[in-house]
Amino acid sequence: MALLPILHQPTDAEAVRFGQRSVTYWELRVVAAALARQLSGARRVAIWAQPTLETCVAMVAALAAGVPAVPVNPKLGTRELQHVIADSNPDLVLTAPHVTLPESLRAVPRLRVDLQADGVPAILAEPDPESPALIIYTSGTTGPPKGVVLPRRALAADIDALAAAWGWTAQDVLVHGLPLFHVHGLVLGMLGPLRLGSALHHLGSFSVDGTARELAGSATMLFGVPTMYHRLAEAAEQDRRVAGALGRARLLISGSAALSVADHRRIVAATGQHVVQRYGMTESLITCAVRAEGQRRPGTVGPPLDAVALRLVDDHGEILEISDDDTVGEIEVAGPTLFLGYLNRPDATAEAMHDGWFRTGDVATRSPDGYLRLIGRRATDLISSGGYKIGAGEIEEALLEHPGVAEVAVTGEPDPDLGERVVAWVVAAGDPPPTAEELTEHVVGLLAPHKRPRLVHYVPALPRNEMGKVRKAELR
Ligand code: MCA
Ligand code: AMP
Repeated sequence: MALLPILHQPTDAEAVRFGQRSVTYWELRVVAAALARQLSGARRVAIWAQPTLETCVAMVAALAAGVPAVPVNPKLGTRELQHVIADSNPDLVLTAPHVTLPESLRAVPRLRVDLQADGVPAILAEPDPESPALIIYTSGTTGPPKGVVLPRRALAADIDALAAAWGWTAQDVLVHGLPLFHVHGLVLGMLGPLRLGSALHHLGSFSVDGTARELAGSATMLFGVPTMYHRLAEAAEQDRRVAGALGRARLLISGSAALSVADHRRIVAATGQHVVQRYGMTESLITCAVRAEGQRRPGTVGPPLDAVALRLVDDHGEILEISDDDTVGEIEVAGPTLFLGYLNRPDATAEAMHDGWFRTGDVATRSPDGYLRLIGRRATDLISSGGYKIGAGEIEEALLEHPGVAEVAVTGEPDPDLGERVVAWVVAAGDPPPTAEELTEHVVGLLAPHKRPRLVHYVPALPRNEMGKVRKAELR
């Protein structure tokens, strides 16, 4: 079956809506097929992934052409953008018509996405399911982000498994305001509805009001990260219209980070709805989900999807057969939803994989009926903030480039809204020392706004062990 079967038999049903602009499946097919013809021969393309209709058309065109697409966060700072472009080396960058691109992209030929197309160009032959479809950049604890190469087969298998888990059909209307350069917003949130022939109403950017408006209208499902549900819980407690809209939804689905038991309960109390959680990673796509008919237990991400093989292993790599809701093991996954490898990084791919199993680095317990409860990550240097994963090392390197920073350690500290917030512990140099605002802007300039420290502590020295490694636990 084709990755997007509906392009071969389009209907007049609404496909996607961004604000006032929307396209039917027929219209999407016409513009995407025309654009796909212009991409033929390209080895790889970058897509300037603003939350707009043009991004959606560009993505569908690249998939139709069988050309791997690299969605780029338009808010990346210079350092990260240079890395993504140098590493992925795209032949073209696709943008909406009136975008001004930053310096690091000027050398890449640009193609403007045109929503007017004449004629009805044929859809190209379906590419090999094993061929790469997307390259999505994800942060590790150290070094620059790695490009995760995802084949068409993984996207199709994951969306189908989620559709089965949630009874997700062409009759559903999905609403969300997630960014379109990560798995959550792009693969689940955009390609999901398009593969299933259902509609997506994208909010442009997340807001409580927009979410409530859509759920009071035709939307049946909501996707969001826990920070969004935290804000919705607060609003629903104050405003009966928000509570009523959330209460009407067929499914409220949360992922990318742990939804706190407290926020889960607040939403139940205000709206009567139990949020459904699911768990996954860029490399494996979504691997566990609470089923639409299943018990929605706070703090759990449900059992593995039907397509996914999942096991827990102990510190020695021995498989844990036990399911007592107590014994902790690292999650390893295998099956058709897995990535092909990291772009240009066979070393990192080899480290992450063994015998066909992917080491997630996430640790969990398993209940007798197979529900997983995420306990934490092996790597404490991976900060989870607003559903984004942020490597502490990357921010430390950026801060050390500031002349006013002699030494620095970055940690993730608990935050009621973001889950964790980025905190920098700085030994300052220079007189006067740099202000917290200066350091924040410095990070935003090199990396992306969501990686900026939300708090800067000035300390006379950093606690270190005999090896000179910072003892981060002592900072807190
Ligand atoms: C703020 N902004 C700035 C600055 N400060 N811009 C320039 N310089 C600054 N100093 C901008 C931000 O870019 C943002 O714009 C706006 O101002 C508000 O910023 P911020 O405070 O950072 O936003 P927030 O309120 O903290 O955002 C919360 C959020 C966001 C909306 C929940 O964190 C978010 O969208 N999270 C989703 C992350 C996600 O999709 N993760 C999935 C990956 P603007 O609002 O326009 O951006 S994980 C995944 O895919 C796996 C597989 C999975 O399981 O799902
Ligand atoms: P990423 O590295 O951006 O692909 O994000 C994947 C990570 O997000 C996983 O390794 C988990 O640590 C985390 N994650 C995703 N979904 C959940 C969830 N429902 N609960 C807790 N953590 C989650």
